Amino acid sequence: MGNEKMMKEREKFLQKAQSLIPELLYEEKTPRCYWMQRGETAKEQKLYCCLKQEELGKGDRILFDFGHNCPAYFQFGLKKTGSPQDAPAFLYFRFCETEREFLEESGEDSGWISRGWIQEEWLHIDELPCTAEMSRRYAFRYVLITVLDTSKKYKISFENVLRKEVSCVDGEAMISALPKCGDSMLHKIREVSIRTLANCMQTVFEDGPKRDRRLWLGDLMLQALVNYETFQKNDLVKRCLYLFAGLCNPEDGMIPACVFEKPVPLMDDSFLLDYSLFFIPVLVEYYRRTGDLETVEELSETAFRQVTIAMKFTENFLIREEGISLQGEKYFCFVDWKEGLDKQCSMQGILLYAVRYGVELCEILGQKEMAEKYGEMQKGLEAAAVKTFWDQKKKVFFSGRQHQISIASQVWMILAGLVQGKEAKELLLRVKDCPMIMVTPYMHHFYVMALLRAGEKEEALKHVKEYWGGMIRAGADTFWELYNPMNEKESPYGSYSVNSYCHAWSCTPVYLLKYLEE
Ligand code: RAM
Repeated sequence: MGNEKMMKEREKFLQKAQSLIPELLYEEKTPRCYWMQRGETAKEQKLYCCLKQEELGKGDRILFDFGHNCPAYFQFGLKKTGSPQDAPAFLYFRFCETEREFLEESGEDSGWISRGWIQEEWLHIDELPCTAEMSRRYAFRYVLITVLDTSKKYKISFENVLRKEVSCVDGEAMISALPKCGDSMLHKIREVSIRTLANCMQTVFEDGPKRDRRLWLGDLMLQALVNYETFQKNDLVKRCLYLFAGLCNPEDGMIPACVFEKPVPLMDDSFLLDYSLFFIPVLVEYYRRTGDLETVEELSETAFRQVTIAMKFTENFLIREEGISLQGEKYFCFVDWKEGLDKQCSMQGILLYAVRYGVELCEILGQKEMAEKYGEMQKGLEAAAVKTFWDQKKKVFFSGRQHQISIASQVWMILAGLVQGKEAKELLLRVKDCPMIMVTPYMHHFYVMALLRAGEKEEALKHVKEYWGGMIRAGADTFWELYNPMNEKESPYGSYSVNSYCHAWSCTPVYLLKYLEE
């Protein structure tokens, strides 16, 4: 497609996306309770819960607990007691999604990603009494405030503390309307799934309201599925589809892994091969739920282009016998945050998965010839997958030059339709204790889907209860970006205080349970 034509089309798609910005709903909530710590030695003391707020002076700390994690704006009133205010009140605020962020971490360590993600503020207040609203939106359950100083002559106390919760849907109303379920853990899992998604539904489907607060295509794929089973805010899916299409790379039309909304819609310069291909399943699933043919027709060329790009890039290595690693190539792929995971085999599976959806897309559009072409492509990729990645002796798929065996590789080959039923069941059993595990709820979602394809409903249900239930047992009121039950401090960023503790890709149990409980 000529560059000029693509630029015009981008413009048109972006306009459509911007016409679909949803209205945000705000709700004011007061804290459930608060805790205090006294004096300069506060760090060595435990916070204690109090019914009546005491006056606060230098070194004192107060913690407000709002009951659950939520994106919100924080407001408070502050008054003074004692002599006239002879110096500014100087306060330090930390907004935390979980207890671990203030109990165990100093707040200074953000690993290799920006410290800007740590939700903290220093505030000088010149005039008391006052009311204030913090200008940033935070994601938090707890607000921990340290009084850095008042003066020897006056003290302060808080009043009218509240948070203005924000989302484009009412998650708490949906949670309270949930029918009671005999299994209390399953009930809780549903509740937490819904809250996790609702918190991430803003003017786009965000990945996490604390971090990265933006639209990622892999995350969107799962969020959209859960949305159809819950809020059915299908125009938000449509907006996100148009945003991605309108922000494709003008050089070659590839869809970026994520996009920014502000100050104006912008594409990011990171590209992930798996994510760009997921545009096709998102579009097809959107059509399955809405029947909106007009959107599918408008966006199909963008969708097919992702396969063309991937095929060009991959023909060098996927069809060849010896594999090459995807790392260091122009495009990375994601798959999971597990360190050391070789992604080549999973990528082959994902390409096949997308091509299968491509066949369905052709059928929706009534494009017979194209459907045949995609059918052929599918067969070729299937044959190459078996030839390149199947270990006849061990009866598992391996990945990369080191012939690495991982759960992810088997999962993606099953989801690509290469192995089915009993064979799939045996394949998953063979790698059950494989050390190349999965660490994100995102990859665990695909594992459950693979178990379902293998007819292993009971095992799938057990896994949901164990894995997502494990987060709940560890105190989660929203599900996390990453959870490794064997290493609770695991972080892809080198510090778990910057992990996101409300991450949309972990909200899928409420969708999965629909199939698991049938
Ligand atoms: C992180 C985000 C996001 C994910 C990407 C690959 O930055 O957590 O959710 O899609 O990585």
